[in-house]
Amino acid sequence: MTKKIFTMLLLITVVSMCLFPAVLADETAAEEELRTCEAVKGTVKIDGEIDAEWSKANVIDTYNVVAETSDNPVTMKVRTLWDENYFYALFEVKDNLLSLKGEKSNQDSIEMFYDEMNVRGERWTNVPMGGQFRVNYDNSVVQGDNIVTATKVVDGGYVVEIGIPWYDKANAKVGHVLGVDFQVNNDGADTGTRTGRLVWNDKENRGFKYPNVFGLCTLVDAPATAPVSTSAPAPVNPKTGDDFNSLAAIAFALISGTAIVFIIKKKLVKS
Ligand SMILES: [Ca+2]
Ligand SMILES: [Ca+2]
Repeated sequence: MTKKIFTMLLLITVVSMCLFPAVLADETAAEEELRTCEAVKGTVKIDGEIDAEWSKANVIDTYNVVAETSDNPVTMKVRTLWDENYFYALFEVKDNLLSLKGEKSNQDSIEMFYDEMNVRGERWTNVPMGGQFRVNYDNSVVQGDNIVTATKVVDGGYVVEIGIPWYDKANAKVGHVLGVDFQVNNDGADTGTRTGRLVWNDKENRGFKYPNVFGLCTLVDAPATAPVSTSAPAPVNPKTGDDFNSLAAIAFALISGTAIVFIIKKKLVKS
């Protein structure tokens, strides 16, 4: 009898130790997953104006704040489209203090990291079709001779529109996957120093060296549903404010606990 109770307690301890770290590990793994996007097919004019066609593109507004030391942080919203000639990106940047004082890399600007064949790897030399493109808010293309760009300063920030011609037009097809990352550089104090960076997938400013830190973008014909934001929050219970993911985890724990107690009782009665 005592031996059986001890065995059951040991079982509960082992199950608990297995379950809860598993939940935590899943959350950690999810954070490390590559971010993905779907580029909808569509054609726009590269002129700095936000064409109506952009409204059918998915919105990327999730990113890592790699560094920001100023009191004037920025935000970015990116959309992508593609057609038989270009892979397009539209950056909408909120930046209240625009500056071109610094070196090119320190100016208020956007960057795109582009690996058309999603070769990835640990060196740019392994990427035959792609590059690191940088455009400041005044439409000076710092890097990327082959790209088409337009910018426009708007209230509270600026817009950058980019068209990257296909290195190989055979890649302009539904289902093709590219390695990409999107970045905004901020001089937040107008001193010529880059005070902050926002990056979609990379977390440590490694994109200029390592193509394997990019996210993934898949070409699709049209959105399956309405365009989505990548940062859509988890559904919230309107009564308690708890998100349903948390509630599901609690429910799972309660059900597991109840089942264990039931088994113990049954065993004790039998013994
Ligand atoms: Ca346009
Ligand atoms: Ca700025």
